[in-house]
Amino acid sequence: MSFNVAAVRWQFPILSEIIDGQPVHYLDNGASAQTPDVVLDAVRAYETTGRANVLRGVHRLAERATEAYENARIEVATFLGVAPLEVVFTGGCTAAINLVAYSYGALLKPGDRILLSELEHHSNIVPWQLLRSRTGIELDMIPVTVEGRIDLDALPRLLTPRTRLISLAHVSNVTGALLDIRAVVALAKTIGAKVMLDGAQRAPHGPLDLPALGVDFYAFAGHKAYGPNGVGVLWAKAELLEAMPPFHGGGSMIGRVTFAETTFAPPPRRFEAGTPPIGQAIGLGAACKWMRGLDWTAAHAHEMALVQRLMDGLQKIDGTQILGPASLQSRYPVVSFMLDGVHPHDVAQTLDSFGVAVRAGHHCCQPLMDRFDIDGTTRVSMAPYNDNTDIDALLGGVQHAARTLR
Ligand code: ALA
Repeated sequence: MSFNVAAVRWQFPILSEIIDGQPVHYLDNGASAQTPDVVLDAVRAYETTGRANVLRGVHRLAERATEAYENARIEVATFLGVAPLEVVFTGGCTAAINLVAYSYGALLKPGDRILLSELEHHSNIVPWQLLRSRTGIELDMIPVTVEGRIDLDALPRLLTPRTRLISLAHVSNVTGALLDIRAVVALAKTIGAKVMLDGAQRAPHGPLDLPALGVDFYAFAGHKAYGPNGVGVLWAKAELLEAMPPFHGGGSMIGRVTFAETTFAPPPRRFEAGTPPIGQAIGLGAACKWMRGLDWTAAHAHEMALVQRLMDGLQKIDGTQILGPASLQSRYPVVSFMLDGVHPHDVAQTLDSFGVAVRAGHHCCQPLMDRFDIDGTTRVSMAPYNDNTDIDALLGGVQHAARTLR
């Protein structure tokens, strides 16, 4: 199966730049991916030929802006395999999870339980802790296996008749492990619990069919999925959005306002108070369309070949240890590793001197670092535009760090 990585790379202007005299080996896609020309063009078209507010004006620019914004919603919905009216634009993935924690959380009662896992990003822990302080719900936590997967064998004993929601990372931003959603959904159904996925690290790797997965809520970020910053998506089943009270109040989300009482607009507008991130949403729509145009069978095979090359190379460097599944099965192209005796920040700084961008530290997953009793890892997170030269530059940098920093 062949994948024309050069044809993908040339669509991303930053990848042909020389920055401070070095080529760009961008392997920090888990924190923020790069943006292709089609996304930049869509944002520029909005800014230069249709910039106005949405859902308010009657002039032609307002109508253009509204049409482009609603078309972006359709693009996102098509990418997720869902209905456009179930797609809410938010400020990011974190904002989407906070929306659910606040709004769906308002429907919960003291003593109701929410089940998370030990590998969750702080954005899928802290909003629930805030909800716990407000309402008296309880939190439970699924442990993580030695290879960095959510331990689904532990799930049955953690489910209780009061478990209302299970909220988990679709793909871990540290270990790259892919969740077995069907197993989670099947168990959740036995007690009538809802399932929410934090899709931040999965959405950038191709279209989804959320109804087939059987989940109830899905969140992801625009900037990790080749779109602009400052936009994200919450998808939820229509009947859930319908039942949920507003999160933020303001313009656009109302039916009728008087000082005595306000009625609210139906979803998704009920959850999009104020002026939304219009250009960003339009860019994200273009990014979703761009992703749908890619052959993901080939792209995923390409990404996983990079993972194999990376893992093989790391294993040849004395004192490296990978945190995450050793096989390519049920994993995505995020690889964390430790280099004995060298702090991950020092590894990352050495790599930067080789023109290689990675993230190092706790990756906003301190409970997972506690689980493995480590301060942090160096994390390599890949996208379809990465190639062997990126991996080889990284391996050269790690070898250098191993030689010079110990
Ligand atoms: N959540 C992003 C990451 O894992 C920022 O790097």
